[in-house]
Amino acid sequence: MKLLKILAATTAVAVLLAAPAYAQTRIALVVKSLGNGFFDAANKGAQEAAAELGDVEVIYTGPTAATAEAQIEVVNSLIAQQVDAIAISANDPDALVPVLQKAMERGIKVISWDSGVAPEGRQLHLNPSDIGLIGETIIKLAADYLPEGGDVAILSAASTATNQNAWIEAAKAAIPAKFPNINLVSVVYGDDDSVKSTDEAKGLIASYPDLKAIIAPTTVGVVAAAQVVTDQNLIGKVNVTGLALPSEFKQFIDNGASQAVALWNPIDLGYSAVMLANDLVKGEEAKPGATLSMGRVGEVTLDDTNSGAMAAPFQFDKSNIEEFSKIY
Ligand code: RAM
Repeated sequence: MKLLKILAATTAVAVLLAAPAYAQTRIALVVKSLGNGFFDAANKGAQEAAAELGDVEVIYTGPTAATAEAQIEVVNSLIAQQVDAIAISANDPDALVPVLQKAMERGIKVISWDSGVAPEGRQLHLNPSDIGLIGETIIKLAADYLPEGGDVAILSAASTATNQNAWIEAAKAAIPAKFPNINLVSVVYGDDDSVKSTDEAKGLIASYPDLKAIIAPTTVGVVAAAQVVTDQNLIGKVNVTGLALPSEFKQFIDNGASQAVALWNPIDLGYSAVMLANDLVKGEEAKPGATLSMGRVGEVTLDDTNSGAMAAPFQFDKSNIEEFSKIY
């Protein structure tokens, strides 16, 4: 009898101890493509959030090429795995809507972060920073080093990327009033692929002999453009700027291919995305005006499209890139 009681008590304790493993929430962090240092940094923050929450597992996944078709396959497999939430940085605002709706119909919480999907395909969207502010920042980064003005071109990511397209629209809108002597001659797309971005940067340089700056609002494109400028001995003639990960870009501030770039904290962005997805799993409702917690990063209040922004972008130049390159 005694032995049975002891056994029963031990089993109960064992079940209690094992409970968190069964109760684990699985949140998929779906990125535009794998092998991108920006998303690897976001994953670092996502894993930090999981460790802090204790009962959460983060599945870091995405396709090899930054296309919506490949992301649809990834999402379908996550639906089959019955994850609890999907947090996606999307390669297209519309193409992913049906598959994400299917996920939501199955009870999976869906948010977008970094690069959004249309409101009908997700419950909320987390922008890294205010869209208008990013658009203005990327032009200002070029204009600050062009007192006389001149020709600039944009080297973007995928032509369907929601985030880059929104920033480019905001940049175009800021030019006439705030940067009248900046002449945007072209926008090209490198698909967040190093080889294609390199070819597109070379094409810009060949097509526009008076080009004074290449603005790449993508961490992949900006490295490719700065490498082309370096290789073609154009340092001092063509300034490369945009959004860059300090750890990947420091060498181009050091060699003068770039004067300055900007970015928000990608670790905090991945962390915040997981915190928000977890909020929804735990029963919080995403609706206009709702204030949700992003853990140590703070709170976000959703606007009428259920979108919110994390923080302002930060500028990196010779004075501080060394310090930040050690973090992300
Ligand atoms: C690339 C991706 C990402 C974007 C950054 C700035 O890594 O396109 O979506 O936010 O650049």
